[in-house]
Amino acid sequence: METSNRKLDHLRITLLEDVEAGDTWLDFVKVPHRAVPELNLEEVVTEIEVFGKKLSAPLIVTGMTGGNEHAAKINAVIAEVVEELGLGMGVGSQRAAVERPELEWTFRIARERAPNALLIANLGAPQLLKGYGLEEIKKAIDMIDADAIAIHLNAAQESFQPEGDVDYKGLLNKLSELVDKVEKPIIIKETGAGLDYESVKALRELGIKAFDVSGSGGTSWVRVEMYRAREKGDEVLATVADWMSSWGIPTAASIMEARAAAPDALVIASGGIRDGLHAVKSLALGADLVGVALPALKAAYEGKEELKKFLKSMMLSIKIGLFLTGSPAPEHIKGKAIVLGPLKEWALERGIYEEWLRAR
Ligand code: FMN
Repeated sequence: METSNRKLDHLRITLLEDVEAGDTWLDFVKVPHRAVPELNLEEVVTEIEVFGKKLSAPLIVTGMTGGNEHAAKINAVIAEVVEELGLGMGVGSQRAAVERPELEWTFRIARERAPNALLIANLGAPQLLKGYGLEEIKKAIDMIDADAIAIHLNAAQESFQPEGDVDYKGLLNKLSELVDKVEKPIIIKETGAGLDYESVKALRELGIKAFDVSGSGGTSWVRVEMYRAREKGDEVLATVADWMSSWGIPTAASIMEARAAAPDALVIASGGIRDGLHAVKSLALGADLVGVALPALKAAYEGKEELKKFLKSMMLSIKIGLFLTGSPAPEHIKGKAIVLGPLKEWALERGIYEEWLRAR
């Protein structure tokens, strides 16, 4: 019961309050215009293949919800739209339904409405640390006939929940036991605080081959928990969460960190991706695809047409961005010259610049 109530709180707060904080640093990135692209825009290809599924553009809606009736409606809208547009989506943490089978339908509805689309299952690292294993992972995958499973990391969020799971010790060991046994690819996914080079490197060495950076600059779970703490009258926690709302690695920096640490992995850029230019810059920084959450939630809440308009605009921006950089397909924009501004300073100080240059 507690998990699904919390999920309702999260939906209400993210829809009604200002939950964005930090800065993606994507504004620092400039992608030089190619005045002579030597391409026909009509012939630019945006399709990519991910986990055996064809996507019509390198774009997904990342996992958000499930576990209650409102969430099921949102999952249904997102699923219908991604099916129609040839994109992919994740569902939110399936913990509630793993523990209460009567909630499974709120997730399964995604597969019912999107029989062909790329679907990503979702469970949290804290659950793995508290005893979840192959059985629960299989349950989550089978529930939606998923093409992959995202294991989300949310140490920042848990730190600001009075009931938070703050023991993150032993995760690498746990993942190393599981990685070869899970039947579908595992994506390690942050939830708004960004993946760092060191973590990605360690996870890649374990055999993880896909990462969703979910960097800072978009939805801040610290900020969401600030609102919950305020509502509950926990003034100390609310104050600390307010102070630390912008915690995290800016999305642009996190893309570079992940790409440098795992040159051969699939890297999903997310966290504060709000428009098509953000998407183009993320691909130029070395991401393979782009993920959006909050703007898709808000649009889905308005209805199918609103979400379709948003995602179609993102898709067209990506196509035009490829054209205007002389890139016939998404993989070509990675090698194009870009100007990093202060982001280069970040990469140099972190000692990842050369590795990133080689990897992208
Ligand atoms: N990420 C997860 O991995 N599992 C979740 O259950 C989950 N729930 C979310 C619920 C809501 C309402 C929102 C807005 C996001 C949620 N996320 C979850 C995080 C998103 O997938 C994404 O990583 C993060 O919001 C940053 O992207 P954004 O700035 O585009 O929102």
